[in-house]
Amino acid sequence: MDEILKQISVCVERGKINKLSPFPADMKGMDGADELAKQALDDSATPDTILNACTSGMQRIGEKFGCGEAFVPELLMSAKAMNAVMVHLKPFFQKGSVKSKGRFVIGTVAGDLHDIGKNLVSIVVEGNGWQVVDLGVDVKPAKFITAIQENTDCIVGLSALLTTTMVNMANTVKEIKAKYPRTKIIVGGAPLTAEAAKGMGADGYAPDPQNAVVMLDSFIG
Ligand code: B1M
Repeated sequence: MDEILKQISVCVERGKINKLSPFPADMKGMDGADELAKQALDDSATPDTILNACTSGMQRIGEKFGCGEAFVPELLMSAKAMNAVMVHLKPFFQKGSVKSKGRFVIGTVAGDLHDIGKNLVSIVVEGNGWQVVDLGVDVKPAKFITAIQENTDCIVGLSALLTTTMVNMANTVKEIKAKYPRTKIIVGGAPLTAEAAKGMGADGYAPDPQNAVVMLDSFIG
């Protein structure tokens, strides 16, 4: 089992999507993230361990990118490989209570195109009984405000992966709070901290999807 998980991690790191994918050249003809994820689940690996294998692969490609050993096209292939795994994991994370606890409007803030983390949060939150309205990526404050008007009493989630877009996140919080001071806002994403969240006036910071659920539940409990 450990071997398959290791291979999934390598596929995400190297951007090997599936067997038919010709990239990377030295892995041509080999099983990719798609086949290996299915195989791991068939062999009774838990969705959590498969997800951890993916994030460790993402971590490594991110580090390579950070020191100039990998470039944007490689990051994109890694994202595609991880998405191929998520297709298999989604049904497991979606199992949850049927009755909706409320609506959660989520989006990646303006200027930011990273959506893997946001999508994970959406899946887990939905699986825990919330109705999720996903606004996508590069979401301007006005779009969040329209969504709040359309989804009365919703809680809002903002995701950001770039230090530069944390400024846009702060502006989004400010604009939402100016118009809807009672709307609760949760923020998250790799560059965020509880301190930064507090500084921008958000109601909470969640480092991961599970904590987002705990926080959402606390707002209604
Ligand atoms: Co970009 N990128 N990227 N990238 N990318 C990072 C974030 C970076 C850290 C890489 C590095 O330098 N080591 C770096 C940011 C540095 C910084 O600002 N501190 C970076 C950069 C610089 C860039 C570009 C500027 C590169 C360029 O063009 N020169 C560019 C920006 C584009 C833009 O957004 N405008 C760019 C582009 C891209 C791709 C499009 C190629 C691709 C994204 C594809 C996609 O998302 N569909 C990409 C990728 C894949 C990455 C890395 C490698 C992986 C991100 C990821 O998906 N992680 C990343 C390096 C890294 O993270 N190691 C990197 C896996 C995911 C599950 O984790 O998103 O952190 P994460 O989500 C977590 C938590 O953060 C949390 O829960 C999730 C699950 O645990 N969470 C929340 C997230 N949102 C939440 C919301 C919540 C609660 C929790 O409540 C609302």
